[in-house]
Amino acid sequence: MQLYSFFNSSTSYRVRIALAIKGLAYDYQGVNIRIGDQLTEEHIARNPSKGVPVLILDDGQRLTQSMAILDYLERTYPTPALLPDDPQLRTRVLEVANVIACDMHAINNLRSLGYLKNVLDISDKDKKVWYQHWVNQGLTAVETLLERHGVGPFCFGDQPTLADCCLVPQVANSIRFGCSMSGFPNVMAVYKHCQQQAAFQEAEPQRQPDFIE
Ligand SMILES: N[C@@H](CCC(=O)N[C@@H](CS)C(=O)NCC(=O)O)C(=O)O
Repeated sequence: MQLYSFFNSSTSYRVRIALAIKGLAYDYQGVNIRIGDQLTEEHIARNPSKGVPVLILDDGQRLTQSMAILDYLERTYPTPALLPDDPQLRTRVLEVANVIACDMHAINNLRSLGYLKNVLDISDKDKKVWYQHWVNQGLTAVETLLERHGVGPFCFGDQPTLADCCLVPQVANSIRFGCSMSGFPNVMAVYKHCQQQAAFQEAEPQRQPDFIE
């Protein structure tokens, strides 16, 4: 398999964590989304949504959309499982994953922030206010879900799930953008626990071949 990824893309990071947890080998292909490599014809042929990640299977099939890729990995390589069998617990895991993947990521993505700045002429200061507002809203929901249903030390017990795969990259990016994490003790406890695990470490931005300071 080949993974088209950018080192600090949170959607790529989700997939890297799942690949590492499942022990799957892949060739890493860096796509520098800071300089527009995702907008080349070659990359759009891989992913019409003009972004990363893209997982290329050994038969050449191109899989896009991180949550769809995670679903493929879960179906194809079910052990270790990242989604519990129990329907209620499975929904709890997906609730947290979806707050991050649906409610938070899209509005704070590079292209959304770029549109605010370059088309709507929003200042860097206001762009940061926007970013931090949506992080605060989203992580407040995640914190509440963990408070109500979380078990620890991962989001939902002693094994990582898709919730952890989504939480860690989101927290890493939020810290990078200077968001205060003080109101999210459950989120931060899970984050710190995950950071100590080998699979999560393997997927960290600074360990990727395309990492740049
Ligand atoms: N919903 C998509 C989002 C993919 C996405 O937007 N990825 C970001 C990086 S985290 C990207 O490539 N952004 C490029 C851009 O905004 O131009 C997914 O989950 O895969």
